[in-house]
Amino acid sequence: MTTIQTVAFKDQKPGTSGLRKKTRVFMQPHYLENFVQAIFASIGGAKGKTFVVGGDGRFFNDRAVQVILRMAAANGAARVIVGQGGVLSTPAASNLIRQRGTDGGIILSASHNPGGEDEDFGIKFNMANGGPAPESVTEAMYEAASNLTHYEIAETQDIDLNTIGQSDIGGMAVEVVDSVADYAALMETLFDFDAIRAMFTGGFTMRFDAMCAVTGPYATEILENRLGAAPGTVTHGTPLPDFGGMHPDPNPTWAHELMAEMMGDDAPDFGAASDGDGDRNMVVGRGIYISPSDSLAVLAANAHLAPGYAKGIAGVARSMPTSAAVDRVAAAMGLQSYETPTGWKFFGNLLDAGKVTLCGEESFGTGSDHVREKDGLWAVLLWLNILAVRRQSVAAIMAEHFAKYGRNYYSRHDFETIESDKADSMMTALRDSLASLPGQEVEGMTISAADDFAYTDPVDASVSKKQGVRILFADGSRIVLRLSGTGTQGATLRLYLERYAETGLDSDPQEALAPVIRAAHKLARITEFTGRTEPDVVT
Ligand code: G16
Repeated sequence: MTTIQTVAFKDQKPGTSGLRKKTRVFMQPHYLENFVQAIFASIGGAKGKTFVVGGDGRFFNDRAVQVILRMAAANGAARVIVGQGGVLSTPAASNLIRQRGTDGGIILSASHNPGGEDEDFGIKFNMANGGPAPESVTEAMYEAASNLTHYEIAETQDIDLNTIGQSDIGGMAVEVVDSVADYAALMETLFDFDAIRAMFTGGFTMRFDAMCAVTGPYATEILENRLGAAPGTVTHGTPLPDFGGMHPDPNPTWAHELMAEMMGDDAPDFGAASDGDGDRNMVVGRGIYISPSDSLAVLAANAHLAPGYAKGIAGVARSMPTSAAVDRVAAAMGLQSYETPTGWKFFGNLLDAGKVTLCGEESFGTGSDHVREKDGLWAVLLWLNILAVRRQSVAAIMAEHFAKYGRNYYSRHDFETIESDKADSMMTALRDSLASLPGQEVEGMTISAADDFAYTDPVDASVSKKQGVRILFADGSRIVLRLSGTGTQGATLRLYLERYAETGLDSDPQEALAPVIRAAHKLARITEFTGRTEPDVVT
């Protein structure tokens, strides 16, 4: 056991979901070690504690896990449970933290960001409830990292993480577990596997694009081995350190192979994709793309069709930029709907308090109280369970849903790698203009309110400010702007656009939203500040 003197890095500030940087930043001497020591400091030390450790298998995952194990041992941890090969999907890690009653877990992932030596890496801590550390803890991490002078590490050979079983570093137990088994068992408790299996036997076809990321083995085991989907249903199913060069972000832009197949002549009945660490999902029907906000609404309206939710749901929550489609379902069902800032960590208290059962975000995240992370495969299985019970096509389900609740046309436009000072200037100018906006007319729509979203947690009363600018119109349309907290280069401007319609339910979202898009560009002066006229990614 050694104490290493170090110099603090001043940039170790966790963002929306942990610390994300270029892989080479993490690979420089002491960088990872400093942050791991800061994690232990922020939770009152590691002595006597049990943790789960695993990551999405991207480049540097294997090295980082060995470092974390040696540091956990030197900091006095009692036990670390590791996924085989150092790999765990984020929802599987959340499940293990909860099932094994541990003190938390360290998850290595930069989620949907590309992987590789020249791409991105990330690390985050999840609490004993299985959910991402709240802001109070991530602020303590930043504080500790900013003032760090030394860290503790054991000098050992690498631990064999490929063999399931138990070993030891200086008195700390290292338990290597099957990465898939416990998660798959949990899914069997929530969904009617017999009904889904019968649907596949009856000729139902599906494509699941794992995008060479962590979900491949989970999806193959559950969809093909346990549910009887045809071999080959899962594509890009072997996880690779660089995700095979794919950008594992399940949206129409990056999951374009899946989109092309689903919009083609021989499309399967159902399609889905997942991201780097398995917490995101995109679902697609034959010839029809389902926006994440609409998917959340459909899942809320139909969750009772799956055994795990047959007793009904307690309430729903969505991040503020997510469309209000799920609010309409909640209102019709007499349920409370909560609006939180962006970041799954904000759902934790609501889930722990039993106030909500389902949560979702426009950023392709959907989940429930079965874990404390969003869960890509879970969402796919809930869709499959609903399809197996309703015996309708995805398109028919969506048409019925819109006819009943109306349609919240929705889109997100991303402007990536803008110079940070330009993006900041734009947001500052927009914030400064908010007070003068109500009453103004833009593109034939009257602004009814404009603010910078602030959230008071209904459970612990903690307050989070400056969570995104909202401009609301009298006709129910809405513009939201915020800067992403997950990027590693420059700034990414996210522009969220929404317009509610009770008729004309079949339009192209970009056409339905055209006046809202024009209004957003005028009000925020996007081109003037950033030089950008067109978004890089549209979802
Ligand atoms: C993370 C968070 C999500 C958030 C998303 C996008 O997801 O867990 O709650 O919606 O980032 O955040 P931003 O708009 O700040 O980039 P993931 O899948 O990247 O861990």
